[in-house]
Amino acid sequence: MNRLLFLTGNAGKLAEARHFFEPLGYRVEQFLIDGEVPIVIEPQSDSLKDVATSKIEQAKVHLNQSGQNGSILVEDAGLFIDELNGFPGVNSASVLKQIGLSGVLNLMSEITHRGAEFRACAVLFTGEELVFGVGVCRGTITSETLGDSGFGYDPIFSPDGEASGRTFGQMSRPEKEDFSHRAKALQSIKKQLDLLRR
Ligand code: ITT
Repeated sequence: MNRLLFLTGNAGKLAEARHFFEPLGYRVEQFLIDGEVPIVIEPQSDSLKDVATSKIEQAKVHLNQSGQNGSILVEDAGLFIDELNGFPGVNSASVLKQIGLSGVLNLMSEITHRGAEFRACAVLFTGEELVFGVGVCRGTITSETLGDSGFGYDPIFSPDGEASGRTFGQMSRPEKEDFSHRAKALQSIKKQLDLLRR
């Protein structure tokens, strides 16, 4: 079985990648060195791809130094709200920490157009090549938190195409995968890996 080391501190992202890659024959593990997630510095950039590229370059150095082997995966994602000019975007993690879901909902209390999208950029290093995958999921921001599944912004995001208006927070992991930005990004990586192996 191929070993896939996912450099992330986010247990929700790890669980989703596991669910996605394990049926394809990968053993997905959190990339740890001495029991800790190696530190990577995220550059100040508006581009998820730039952030993900910087993270994978730092992850490659950590992998070499750790003496471990396997493919490595990093991913950067964010929620981009139309009427807030893409806020919180690349700052989604720090905004969630600082103001929480209630803070985001407060910022939107007067806003009627509630369109938003999740974007993800994932990069896998096979040991030889870098494979990039991007995914976008359009949807709307609900007026209250709904559900407690998933993680992060899931309870306030309802994907387009979800007939009954449920949020990701009200979906099981496989249901979320039918829509999610992360599933699309990982699917794109999977397709490219299949081509590389031919
Ligand atoms: P890493 O260690 O992998 O960087 P992170 O939690 O910092 O984990 P990101 O910077 O990629 O992850 O994510 C930015 C924020 O967006 C973070 O607060 C996540 O919880 C949130 N987010 C990302 N994907 C999400 C998803 O599928 N559903 C809900 N929130 C999500």
